[in-house]
Amino acid sequence: MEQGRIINLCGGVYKVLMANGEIRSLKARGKLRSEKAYQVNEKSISRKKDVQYIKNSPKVGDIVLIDNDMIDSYLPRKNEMIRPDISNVDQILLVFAAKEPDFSFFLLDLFIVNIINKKIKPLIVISKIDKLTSDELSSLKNNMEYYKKIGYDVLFVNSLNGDGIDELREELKGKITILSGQTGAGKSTLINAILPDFNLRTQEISKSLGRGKHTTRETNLYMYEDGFIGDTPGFSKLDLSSIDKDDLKYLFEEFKDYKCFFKDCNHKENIKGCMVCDAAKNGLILNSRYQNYLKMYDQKEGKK
Ligand SMILES: Nc1nc2c(ncn2[C@@H]2O[C@H](COP(=O)(O)OP(=O)(O)OP(=O)(O)O)[C@@H](O)[C@H]2O)c(=O)[nH]1
Ligand SMILES: [Mg+2]
Ligand SMILES: [Zn+2]
Repeated sequence: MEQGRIINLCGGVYKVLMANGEIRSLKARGKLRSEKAYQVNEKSISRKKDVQYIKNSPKVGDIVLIDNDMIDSYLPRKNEMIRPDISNVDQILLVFAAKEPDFSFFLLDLFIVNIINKKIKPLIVISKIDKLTSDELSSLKNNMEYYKKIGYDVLFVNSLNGDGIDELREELKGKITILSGQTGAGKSTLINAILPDFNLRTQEISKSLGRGKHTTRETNLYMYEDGFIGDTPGFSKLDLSSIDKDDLKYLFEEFKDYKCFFKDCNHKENIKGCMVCDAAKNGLILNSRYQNYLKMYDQKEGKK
């Protein structure tokens, strides 16, 4: 059977990239659309009468086998996500605008926590640096040093004139990379800068409404060298719904550098012996990170 990679799904039709570069539009066999199941798992489940069906459809990112002009099956996935609906992702670029929308450390930490929770490491890209004065930019760069110190790569780009894009290109070779970040952060524009032959529709931020016009609505993978870049919707708004409050502390990865004396401590109370609280108090942990941790924890608690 022939093999290809799904790069787009729209209205039940898959676009599959073949080894020879050809792109074919194909449907999936019925057996792949729904499967009888009595077991509840993470996959999306729809109830039909009393039988539960697990949707077992191929998704963007899958390597599929093709038989008689139909997708017959997909190869085992390295990983998979539901929102956005994509598989086999190697890395996530976390795109944050330096301005418009305003830079928020809370949102940055919220996105990082969600990405770490998917067991993928984020690469932070700060876009629209041309919108800052040089003083504002150096202050932001200073603040981002902390994120570098705790192990995240941080790049600064201007997607309109190409500043910082070459450095970013190096990080994409041979991988499936998808972009995440608030709506209007500049994800589609960044892909256009990386792939100049492309012309993705990007949204014009209307200042009066603050609402976008051409928000990305489908997941697409674009070829880059021997890798892919994905523009996805549904990855611009994240919350804490998929995270357990007692797991939050593990998602702030630098906390583990400070050995807390208490078992099961959530490092919230400023008690003697909680070394994480101590580190926060002494400025070893960036104050905004610790405050954002507390805020997320409280938000989770408030929901219960
Ligand atoms: N000045 C400046 N403007 C930029 C830059 N990158 C993007 N923009 C502008 O920001 C606006 C939003 O960009 P998009 O690329 O559509 O944002 P997006 O992240 O794809 O948004 P969604 O698809 O809604 O998630 C557009 O008007 C872009 O022209 C940049 O580096 N500098
Ligand atoms: Mg977009
Ligand atoms: Zn503690």
